[in-house]
Amino acid sequence: MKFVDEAPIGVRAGKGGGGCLSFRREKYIPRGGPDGGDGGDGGSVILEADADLNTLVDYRFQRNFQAQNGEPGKGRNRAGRKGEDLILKVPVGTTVINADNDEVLGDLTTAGQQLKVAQGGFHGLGNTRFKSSTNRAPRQTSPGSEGDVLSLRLELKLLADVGLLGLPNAGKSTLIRAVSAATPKVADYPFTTLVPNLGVVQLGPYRSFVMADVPGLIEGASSGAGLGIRFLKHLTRTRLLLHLVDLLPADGSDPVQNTLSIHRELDNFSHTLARRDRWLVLNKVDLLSDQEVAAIRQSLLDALQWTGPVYQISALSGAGTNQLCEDIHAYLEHSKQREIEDPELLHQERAVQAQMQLEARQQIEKLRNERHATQGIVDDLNDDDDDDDDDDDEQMEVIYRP
Ligand SMILES: Nc1nc2c(ncn2[C@@H]2O[C@H](COP(=O)(O)OP(=O)(O)OP(=O)(O)O)[C@@H](O)[C@H]2O)c(=O)[nH]1
Ligand SMILES: [Mg+2]
Repeated sequence: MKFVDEAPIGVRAGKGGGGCLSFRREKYIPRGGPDGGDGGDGGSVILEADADLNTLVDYRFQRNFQAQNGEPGKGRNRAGRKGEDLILKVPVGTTVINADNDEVLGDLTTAGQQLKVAQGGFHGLGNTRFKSSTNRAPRQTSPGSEGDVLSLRLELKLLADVGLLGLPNAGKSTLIRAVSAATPKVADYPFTTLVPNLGVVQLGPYRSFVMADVPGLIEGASSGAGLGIRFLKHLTRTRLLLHLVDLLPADGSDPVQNTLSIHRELDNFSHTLARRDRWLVLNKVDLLSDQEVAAIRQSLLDALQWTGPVYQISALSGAGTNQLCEDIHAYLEHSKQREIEDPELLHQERAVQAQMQLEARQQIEKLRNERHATQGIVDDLNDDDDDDDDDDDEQMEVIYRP
């Protein structure tokens, strides 16, 4: 299954059926009067969030959708049949945007949630409706109105509580393998992960959260380098970011400079996202002595003027990962609890998420326009060929541990 997180589609609601012009014609009943029935309403187009879907891949093949037209009215005062609504299933986490004016029409965040995107046309009236004391044989009817026609952009953002951020090879996939049942590929070359992966971290009964592994960011990503920033938007729904720092990069680069460059890329992408709660997670401690780890840690904290939480782990051996996951869970519970107690916080959170998504869209749009500098991301965004469907790397996994 290919991971597709953007899809442009066109929708057209059904036209209302026209009213009927007809007169009652029966033996022995002269001038039977008007009996033209009304048409039926056109069907609407409705999007529905479906928990069983996790990509927008279906919308790559068929892009235009039309709901049924209403049937015209008939004689003997029979109304036309209403057009069926067209229900399009999309994954939970899909944002629906009007492509013509960039207006966000809605966000489908819970399974079963529906959003009517195109209203069906209203039915036309049959000539019976125009009967009056002065006009007993009206020849007037009205046509049905047209249904709404819209160009939409569907955008899927994974629903995860925590997002992993870091350079390629930092060990993001290794960490998600260590703490969840997800099994993304791990290898000692950059860009092993090409699409986001989700893992459910289960700490005990009813104690779990979802972690998203987002493909590696590199210096210049916000101007299109590497995989660019196209996957960063998936972090806009997470509550907490974990910035994974490779303490001993295989290419000999400096962990401090690497960390600073990720900060810059994130900030270029979205100021608001860059100001979200973020924890530093120093990975691969198994490769260094305690003193070496302490030295790098200190220079990192100085360079970043970091005052937030810092963890030291080995994703490979699992050392430190339990404590990290327990703390993440406590953090998430705490923020949920506060929002329950003070609904104003929940509103603020929604506003911040909307702001991040807006900034993300603007940044991606900006890159689209600066084509010359961003061939990579433009290709990515317009990538329509489907030649790598069987590739393991393209799989998205959502695995729940029993
Ligand atoms: N020694 C050691 N090696 C690690 C640790 N974590 C990850 N690695 C190794 O680092 C390499 C990269 O790990 P990945 O998990 O694929 O890194 P990633 O961040 O997902 O990389 P991309 O998918 O390319 O963005 C692999 O060879 C891992 O075995 C660790 O804690 N200790
Ligand atoms: Mg990876």
